[in-house]
Amino acid sequence: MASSSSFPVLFLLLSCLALALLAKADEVHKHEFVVQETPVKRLCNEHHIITVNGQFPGPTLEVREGDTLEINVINRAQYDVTIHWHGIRQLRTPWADGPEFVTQCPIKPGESYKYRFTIKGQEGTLWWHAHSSWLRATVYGALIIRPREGKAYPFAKPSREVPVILGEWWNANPVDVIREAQRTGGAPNVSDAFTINGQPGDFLPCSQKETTAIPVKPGETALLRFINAALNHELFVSIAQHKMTVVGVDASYTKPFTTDVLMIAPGQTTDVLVTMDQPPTRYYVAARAYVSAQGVGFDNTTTSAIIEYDCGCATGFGPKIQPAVPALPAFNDTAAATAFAAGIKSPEKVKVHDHADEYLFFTVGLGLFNCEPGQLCAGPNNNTRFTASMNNVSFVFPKTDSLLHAHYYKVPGVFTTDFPAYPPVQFDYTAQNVSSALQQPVPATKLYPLRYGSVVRLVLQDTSIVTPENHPIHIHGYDFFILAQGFGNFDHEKDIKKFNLVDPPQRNTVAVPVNGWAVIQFVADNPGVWLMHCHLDVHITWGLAMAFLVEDGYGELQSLPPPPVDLPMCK
Ligand SMILES: [Cu+2]
Repeated sequence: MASSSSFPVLFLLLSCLALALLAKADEVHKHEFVVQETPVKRLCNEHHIITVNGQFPGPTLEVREGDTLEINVINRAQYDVTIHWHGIRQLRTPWADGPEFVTQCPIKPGESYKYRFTIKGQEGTLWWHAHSSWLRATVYGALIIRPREGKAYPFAKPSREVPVILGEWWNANPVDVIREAQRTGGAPNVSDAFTINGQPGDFLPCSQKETTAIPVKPGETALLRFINAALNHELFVSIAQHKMTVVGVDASYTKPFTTDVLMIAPGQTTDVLVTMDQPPTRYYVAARAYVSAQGVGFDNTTTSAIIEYDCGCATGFGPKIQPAVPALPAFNDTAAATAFAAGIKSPEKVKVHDHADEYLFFTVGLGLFNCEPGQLCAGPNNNTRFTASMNNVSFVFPKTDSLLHAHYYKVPGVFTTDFPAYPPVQFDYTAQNVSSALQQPVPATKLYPLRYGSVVRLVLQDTSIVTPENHPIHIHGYDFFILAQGFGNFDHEKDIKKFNLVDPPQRNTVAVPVNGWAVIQFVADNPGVWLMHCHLDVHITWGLAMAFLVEDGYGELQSLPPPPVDLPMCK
């Protein structure tokens, strides 16, 4: 009796078990990241840099969508450090995001912190980097997210996948460089070279032997995962005699489009397919700066790696063959940067709200503080100090607590929630000469509160104060759609007609056009405190940042979890 009625239940249970065994469970990847000083030789000299596990670039993390990462960061260096998992949505794991004094206090020398988070709904290339002072100059690595088991890429499976990380090399200690600039109020020095996977390449002294090689087979299609990890330069990238088909940016797929040149801003990633359809020899991948600011110093070097066809041919093949050199756009070729940005679209029609709950307008740009008695003032005219702001607020990071901790425990006096929704004074933002009265922002720690689930439409407007410049604006904890971009002052009446509500690209970092604007939109579905900032490190240091405070929704799944027990405190 009992057996006959329980049979269907038992059968169901067994089938569920079989299914569960067949579908491989989401994995938990455990890693140990030891932050430490490491000797390396670059540009003819030995240097002591800060690395993770002695590797430069640091370890590549490879996961599938749905997996969990558990990374124990142990600080054996002499500096405070935090690690940020750039582009990871961190849904309900805001304590693992990493920016110093925003979601945690720094990990002190000798201490450790375990970052634990799950990757949901994101596939492609992201990366991780230090989010403390200028340590990310050498503390960075790739974070590759493949589709879950049994799910394919939305393009033919490439026969080879190669992370190509663009960086900046400094002969000086980058932490000293920014400390000196903060002391004097002047602009920091620029890098001495760019790097590909940590190597400056053939065009720089004492670098030829170590130039990054990318071996390929004739006829195959490779997926190159470009990451711009440079501190302060946007970069053009080309490959000699090869077209690139862009298939993803910032771990969101794109409508494939073919191009000779990429423009990648710091914080951004670009996945491209390259078919090795040229005569089997050697070709340079090269990158150099896109510089939109006027009258500022920049690193004018070119970094290179070499794509080496394995032709199975031949004596004489190999290092003796001089690789073909690609044409790169001029340093100030804004048209090339604009054309590239215009090519990036979501693969299909996406769900974009045609109205928002919050209409925000933030100016982004530089500024100057007047010299106060007792200060060094190495800014323009030797009587100013450089600064930067959003909506005339120059962001000041707290020192005694992190913003998220202060929010969770309602600690008063750490921040205020009155970041302005609009510029306090409206003016001709992109005029040739903005009145000097408008150049001096107000230093403060202001957050903008967002109701859980609200649709946020945000205009980011560059200003010409000091100099107009393309600013790569990055939001933590969110991807957003870029509805439109343009030049001049954003005009609501006219420019709304340019909005793409069909297949706008989805990103975590938008390169706001020089003397122009970008309109982005996202749904505030992730409670926490989320930093938004310029990803040129010199600008975030000067205050080109703010943070959103996304309130809890209803119920446990829409609320902030308590902090992990090992969350570093400021003490
Ligand atoms: Cu900037």
